[in-house]
Amino acid sequence: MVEKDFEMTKKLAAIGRQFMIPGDIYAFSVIKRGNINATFKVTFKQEEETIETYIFQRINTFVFKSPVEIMENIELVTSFIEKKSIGKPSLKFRHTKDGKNYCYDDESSFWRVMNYIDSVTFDLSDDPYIIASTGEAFGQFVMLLSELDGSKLHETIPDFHNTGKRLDTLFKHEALAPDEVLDECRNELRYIHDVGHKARKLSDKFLKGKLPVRVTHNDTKCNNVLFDKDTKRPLVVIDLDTVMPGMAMYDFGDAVRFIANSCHEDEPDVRKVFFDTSKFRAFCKGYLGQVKGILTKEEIDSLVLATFSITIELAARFLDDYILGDVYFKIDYPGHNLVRTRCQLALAKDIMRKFDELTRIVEESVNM
Ligand code: GN1
Ligand code: MG
Repeated sequence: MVEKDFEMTKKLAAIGRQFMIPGDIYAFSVIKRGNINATFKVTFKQEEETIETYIFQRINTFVFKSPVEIMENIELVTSFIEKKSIGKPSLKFRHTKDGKNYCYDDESSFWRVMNYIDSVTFDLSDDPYIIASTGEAFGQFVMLLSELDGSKLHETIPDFHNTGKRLDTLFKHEALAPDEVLDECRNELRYIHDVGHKARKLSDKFLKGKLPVRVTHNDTKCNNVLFDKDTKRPLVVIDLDTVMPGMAMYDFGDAVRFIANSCHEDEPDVRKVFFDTSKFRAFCKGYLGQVKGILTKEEIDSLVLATFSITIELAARFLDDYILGDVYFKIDYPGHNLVRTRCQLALAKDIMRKFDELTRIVEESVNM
């Protein structure tokens, strides 16, 4: 065992003790998912040789400034879902001796532990069945939580999907950035300026109280749905860190931004990037089948605009981070955030080109 693994095992064992996990730590592996937190699959062996597996997560408290509030939101949402979906696997967070669903380690890092659900995830899929099932899972999330009062949740990242504010922040940093940085991204900035008015429309309206406040997930990437290994049915929606009051349409938009992209969200060759209408159709079928009785007509009519808006919003966030020197999103190489920006903008342009066709697909899916 290398030194680093030894230290990590000791740390995970100490956290396991805080959560009163029976037995001794047996093995662990790192789960590489997401741009923010650190996730570990940890197994414990008990005296009678039984092995139990758990998920340990260290929360990035630079991004998540109020982790206790996050855990309060998660408790509310998981208990609500569990009551409504009897017989299905659900996320269960372990509690410490004093009844908390989190703990701190000796370096003041924030940890939580949940049950491990044996499953598969898909980073991207070409299979219409998997795409429709992903839509179904996120639609069901809206449906199951439609009776939970969104205002009971903490807004753990204020203005998370306030597109207008995200753009203003980018433009503020643009004004302060040195020329050599700006030279790299003038075209990208120009496009974001040009479409800013359209991209901010929905979130401005939401802020004025003119659109319904829903319980939203805010990170509806397809790899946040766990699927049964054999049947490939969706089991449960995970990664509830950003559950907050918000717009249902943005959750939809974020999901299709990711799943209907012909490429990964950081494809460097933008000529390969397009918005795949058949993937969009498959997602709509699964999603709208669940939510058409719940969302208002205005919400349904805004789904395509929301898709465009959140894609621009994310491009603006990536670009802002690039300008600031990569302080927020984990990067794999210098310029990664600029590559991500360009990919999102190529996608947004294609969404704009296909706007009418996408609107028709939504209408057809509602009437199915
Ligand atoms: C971040 O870490 P991950 O992949 O769950 C980000 C999302 C972005 C996403 C883009 C709290 O999510 O908003 O859409 O990266 N989460 C946060 O890959 O900022
Ligand atoms: Mg996430």
